[in-house]
Amino acid sequence: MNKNIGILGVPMDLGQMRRGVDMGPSAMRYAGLIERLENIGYDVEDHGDVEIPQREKVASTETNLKNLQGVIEASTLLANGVDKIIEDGHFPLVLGGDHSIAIGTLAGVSKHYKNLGVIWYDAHGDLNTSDTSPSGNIHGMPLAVSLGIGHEKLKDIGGYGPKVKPENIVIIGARSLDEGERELIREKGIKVYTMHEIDRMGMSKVMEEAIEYVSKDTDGVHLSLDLDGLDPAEAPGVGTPVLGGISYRESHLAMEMLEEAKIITSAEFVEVNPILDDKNKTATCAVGLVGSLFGEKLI
Ligand code: Z70
Ligand code: MN
Ligand code: MN
Ligand code: MN
Repeated sequence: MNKNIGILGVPMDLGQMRRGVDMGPSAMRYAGLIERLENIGYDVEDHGDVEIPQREKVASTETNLKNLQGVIEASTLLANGVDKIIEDGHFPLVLGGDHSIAIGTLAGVSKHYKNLGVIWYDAHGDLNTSDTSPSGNIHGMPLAVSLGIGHEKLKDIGGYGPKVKPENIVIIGARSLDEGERELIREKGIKVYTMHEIDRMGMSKVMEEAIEYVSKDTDGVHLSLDLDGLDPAEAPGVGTPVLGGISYRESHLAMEMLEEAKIITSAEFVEVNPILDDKNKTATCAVGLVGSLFGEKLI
C-alpha cells in the first residue's frame, strides 16, 4: 500500500433528506482516524473538507433530482481535490457525507486509470436514474451515474465519462434494490453478492471471488464503503438502515483480505450520521475498518 495517505472530508448531505450526515467526516476524525493510520506507519496529510453549498441556496424544483445544482458543484470540487491527491502520488481516502459523493470521488480517481475496478460495499445498489428513482435522492444514483447512466450534468463531472465499466464492478452486501436497479443489474450483467451469497458461501469465499473478479484486467480498484452495508445493530448511525446486514467481524475480514490482496488504490467511507448514532459507534466502526484496510495488525 502507498505509504502516503491524503484525507479529504466531504460534509455532504444534499444527496438525501436527513440532516446530520454532513458531520460524518468530523465523527471519523474524532474517532481517531489519523492517529490510527499514523500508528500503523503511514504519512497522513489531512486536506480538510470540501466546501458544500448551503441547502437553502441550492433548493430547486427544476428536475425531480433533489439539490441537483448543489451536488454538481460539490462533486466538481471533490473530483479536483481527489485528482490532486493522486497527482501528488498519495492514496486518496475520502470521508462522507452521503453516498452521492462517489460521483465526485470516481470522477477524480478514474481519470488516472484505463480500467478502474470498483467494490461497492452497500445494502443498496445506488443504481437508480432520474427515471427509476423512487425518492429523487441522488445518493441512490452514484453507481449508475459512474456507469454513464443518468443526468447529463452528473455523468459529465470531470469532463469525461463513463468512469467505470459494468464488468469492473462488484456489489457486496445488497439487500434492498428497487425494480429499476434490478433491471439495470440484469441488463449490464453486474456482479452482485447479496446477503444470500454471503450467508451461503461465507465472507471469506465471497471476498476471494470478488478480489479475483475485480482485479482481473483492471489497473486500480476503488473501494466505496457505505456503512449501511453493515448490520444496523453494529452500525446504527446511518440514514437508511436495512436489517440483516454484514457483521462487524465479516467486514473486518473483508478489509483484511483486501489489504492482503494489495489491490485497493483509493477508498471512501460514507453515510456515517452521528445524529442517528449511538455514542459515535458507527464512526468508530468505520475507523476500525480503515485500520484493517490499511494493515493494522493485532500481533
Ligand atoms: C433507494 C433510493 C440509498 C444509500 C439509501 C435508497 C438509496 N434505493 N442509498 N442509502 N446509501 O432512494 O434510490
Ligand atoms: Mn505530501
Ligand atoms: Mn450507498
Ligand atoms: Mn446504502
